[in-house]
Amino acid sequence: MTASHKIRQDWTREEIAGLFELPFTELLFQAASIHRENHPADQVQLCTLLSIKTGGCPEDCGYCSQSVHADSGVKATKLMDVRQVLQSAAQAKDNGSQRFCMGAAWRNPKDRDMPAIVEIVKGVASMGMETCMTLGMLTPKQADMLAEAGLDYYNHNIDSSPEYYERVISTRAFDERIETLDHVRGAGINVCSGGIVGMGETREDRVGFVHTLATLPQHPESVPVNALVPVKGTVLGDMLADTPMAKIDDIEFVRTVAVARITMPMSMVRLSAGRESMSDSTQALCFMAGANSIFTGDKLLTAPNAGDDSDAQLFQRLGITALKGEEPMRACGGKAASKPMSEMIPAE
Ligand code: SAM
Ligand code: DTB
Ligand code: SF4
Repeated sequence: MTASHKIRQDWTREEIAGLFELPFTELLFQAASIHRENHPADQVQLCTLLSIKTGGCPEDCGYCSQSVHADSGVKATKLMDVRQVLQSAAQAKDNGSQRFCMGAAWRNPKDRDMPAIVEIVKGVASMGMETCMTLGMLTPKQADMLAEAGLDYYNHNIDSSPEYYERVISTRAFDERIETLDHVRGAGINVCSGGIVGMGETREDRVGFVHTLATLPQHPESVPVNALVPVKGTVLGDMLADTPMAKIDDIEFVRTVAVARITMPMSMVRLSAGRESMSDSTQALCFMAGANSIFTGDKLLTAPNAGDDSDAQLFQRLGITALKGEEPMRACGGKAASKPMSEMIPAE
């Protein structure tokens, strides 16, 4: 198969499995070629994550420290004060982040939460930062409210293949995830959807995971690929501890990033959770394979993260700089396009 940057929604599972099976160097070459046709290959976007409502979540996601079903020691908090959130966003901007992502440990936001959420979105957007929220399931009306407030992205992960999903979460169905993504898309908000690798799933599940995203009516503009952070007291953290599956094989992780890049050429592919336990070399391979965004700062939502200093050192070692311009799919009006980036961004 030859490298192509044409946007396709008709990927078959067999084709995606075939990409996973390519010799590693060939897979990386194809992914890197497609990456540089559509994105600046030496730039990675810096994002900051903030948990605006932590813990006490009624859902039973087997990976999550914030579920009431987990015994992780994470304390439940109320929704943060709007001013506090805006202070954190301002600090993130000062530290060089272009994008501010806010997460709440909810099954879904209650209507009474929406005025504060809207105020937060407006406040962060007015600082000139890209905004992303992840609040659980949304009704079409809530999605419209977020769109009107100016939210750039809504994150709602499909997390794994449809088949593996139900082994990890029992309190909601895979189709409900897709329904919320439809509501987000319908409201005109950019879609951020990805998942977690290393939950004990098979290669076939990773194929099904990428296949689901790459065959949505429109590719998500943003695809976070998380490596499971195994947390003690969660079902998966405890189940995988001390087993050979406790950490995903680095090469298989890079393969997943590369396949996401090849199948969704224009999307931002975000190297999300799990970097703390990844070597610089593995992260470098992920950037080579097309990952072009990271969460910086010393905390994700509840889990520790690499931290600004270590990221600055990593970028220096690799000759990578923070993304300055707009993301490709936003630069062309949020629509999946088959134009290479060089044709969309006017030369200086
Ligand atoms: N409650 C909302 C939801 O589930 O959609 C938003 C917050 S939730 C924490 C956002 C995402 O974080 C999850 O979909 C999952 O992909 C990721 N995540 C949570 N715990 C993780 C872990 N231990 N390791 C890696 N990713 C994790
Ligand atoms: C995503 O896919 N990864 C981020 C963001 N979206 C919200 C969350 C990672 C959470 C890691 C575990 C924790 O901090 O509790
Ligand atoms: Fe709740 Fe989200 Fe954690 Fe699931 S991933 S338990 S929905 S906070």
